[in-house]
Amino acid sequence: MLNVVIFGAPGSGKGTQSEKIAKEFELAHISTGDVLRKEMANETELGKTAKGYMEKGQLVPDSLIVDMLAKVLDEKKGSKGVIFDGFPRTTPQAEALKKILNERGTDVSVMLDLQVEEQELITRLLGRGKLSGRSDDNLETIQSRLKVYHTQTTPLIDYYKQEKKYIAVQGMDSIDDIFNRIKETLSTWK
Ligand code: B4P
Repeated sequence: MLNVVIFGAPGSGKGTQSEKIAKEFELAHISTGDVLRKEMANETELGKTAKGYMEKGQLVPDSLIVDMLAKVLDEKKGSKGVIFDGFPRTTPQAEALKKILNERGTDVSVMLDLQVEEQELITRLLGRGKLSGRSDDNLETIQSRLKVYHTQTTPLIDYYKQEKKYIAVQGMDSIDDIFNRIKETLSTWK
């Protein structure tokens, strides 16, 4: 199985590249952000709880996310592999992912770190906010998401380096150029 963790700051292109990778390599695509936004739209208990965190640019508590992830993963049973988009975002989430995958006889194959300069991240997210009206794509929440990324999420870079699964990807080019580089990297697993 090819299990890819796509990693990067908010606005680095995780969702954009994940869709293309999932199609090219026939992988199931799990975006925890998308799952949470669906829960919010359906006004489930999880959605109502998540809303408060997401609108402040904070992370939803690990225990809720890990349970949600395990459930969604089992719905994708039988796929050739999975692209994890926006998960893990903390060290406990990475440890939980390892355990969940090991229990299912598999593991993370590779972690791709999309590297984009901070000003470009802000420009992209403000641009999306104007088009989509996503409630967390406003300057105040973006700044809080970036702070959370630097404090709670970047320790995962060392975690996956230690696991020997870390690959940095320059994320400042066009969407297609970035994708072509990722495709080349992942084709060694095909
Ligand atoms: P997410 O939905 O994961 O949002 P995100 O980190 O902002 O990234 P996203 O995938 O949307 O954007 P992308 O980089 O693709 O999370 C939202 C919230 O949910 C979090 O803040 C948190 O509260 C909660 N959450 C989610 N997962 C969680 C977890 N595991 N634990 C706890 N809480 C969790 O790109 C954005 C924009 O850039 C797009 O408009 C795109 O068109 C543009 N773009 C992409 N590539 C480009 C390129 N090469 N050039 C120019 N523009 C580009």
